[in-house]
Amino acid sequence: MASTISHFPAFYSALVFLLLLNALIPLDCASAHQPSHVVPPKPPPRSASAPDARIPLMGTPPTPVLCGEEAPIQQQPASRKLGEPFNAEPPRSALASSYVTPVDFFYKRNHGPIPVIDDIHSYSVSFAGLIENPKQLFMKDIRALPKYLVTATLQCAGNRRTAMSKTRTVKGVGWDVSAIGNAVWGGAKLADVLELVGIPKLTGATKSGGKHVEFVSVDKCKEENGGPYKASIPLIQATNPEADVLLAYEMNGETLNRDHGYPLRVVVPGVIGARSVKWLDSINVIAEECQGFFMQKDYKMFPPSVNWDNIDWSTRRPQMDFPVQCAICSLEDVNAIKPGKVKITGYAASGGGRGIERVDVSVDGGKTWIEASRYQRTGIRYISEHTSSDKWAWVLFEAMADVQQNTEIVAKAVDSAANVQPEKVEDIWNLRGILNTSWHRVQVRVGH
Ligand code: MTE
Ligand code: MO
Repeated sequence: MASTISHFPAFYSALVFLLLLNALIPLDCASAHQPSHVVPPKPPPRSASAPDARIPLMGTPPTPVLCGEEAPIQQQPASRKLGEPFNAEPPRSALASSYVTPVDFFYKRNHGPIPVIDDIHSYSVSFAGLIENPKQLFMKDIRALPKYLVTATLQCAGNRRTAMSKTRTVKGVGWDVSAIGNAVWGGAKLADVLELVGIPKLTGATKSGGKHVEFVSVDKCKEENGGPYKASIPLIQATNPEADVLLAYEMNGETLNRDHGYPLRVVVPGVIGARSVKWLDSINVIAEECQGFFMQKDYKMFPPSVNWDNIDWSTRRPQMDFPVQCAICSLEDVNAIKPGKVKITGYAASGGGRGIERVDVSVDGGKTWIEASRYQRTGIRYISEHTSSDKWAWVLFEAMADVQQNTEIVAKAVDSAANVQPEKVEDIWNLRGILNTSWHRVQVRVGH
């Protein structure tokens, strides 16, 4: 037996890796089996009116090639499936090849089976809680409001978790660097919807003491004892039109699909994905933040000293904004490359509407740095919708560097508040493996 194993080291380590992946997901719902949603890759729908010009950002150093040439997506391998319930992320190379992430390549994160809502005429969202007049809105009411397009990056708090698990094991889905995507979300602004149910813009508290807005889904999660997924945001954010919180029914100019929340989902730009509730069922105005599992017993950031024996969930606040993040997408660990010029591309994003000020790249493990060029594609519209700024959207970056020997290639981003990514993953290790925003490192082998 031992000799058989030694003959198949690659096969064996792959098996161990898969077993580890499974062991890493005890906090996820063991749901009814879902049919595979990993559809064969197809080219994304392209909008006739979407401008394709690359807009270089300020401070961009002159580099001969701009990044993000939209590679032929159909040549990319399909999204990797990460177990049940249905979770998937695209290969990193596919991710950074397109400024707007095609729906098929947008990561999918579900805590229960994906619900089917097919009677769109009877589908409604109820508004209740600490408001004067509880109300029910149908899709036609929501579609009658001004439609906005918001280009926003959604990122799972668990993005890059696998790399954190190398320090010490953490619990959660074993994501690589692709539990993130940048989409053009279309829908009504939550601030307009709330005004329609009687809550004026920029309201901090209702007369009856409501200070938070809770989103309740129709799905069923083990962590909620079979109840729905839910989350909340402060009322002041929900009623602020500038916060661009959407009730979205479109993604990249097409009707939202089931995986991403059909018929209606919340999109909270700049905030970890967990607050963007899919398959919306009701919205409650409440006095305290939502007491659901995913607000109170998950998605909180703990220091490295906290373990499963001494954890006190009440000592931390639910994570909202995500911190500054970046990842190299053009290279995988131990990629063998030829000596000479190497192109390093990837994404960078920050939460809370903070833009990316700079991306630094190193080809000597972090001793010396060069600045990468960055771009965004601004003002995307499909027909005649209202568009907003790209402050919620990622930037793609690119740097060219000379690499002559085996080395570690590193990237780190700086956001508009001058926040920098932490150098070492060890310093931000936490038992749930969230917010791994440490410098992104890729080991490359150089051969002739
Ligand atoms: N909404 C519901 N109803 N159920 C869920 O399991 N997962 C959340 C959020 N909204 C979830 C949900 C998490 S953790 C993330 S990261 C995002 O949805 C993922 O959205 P996506 O699958 O559209 O990428
Ligand atoms: Mo997530």
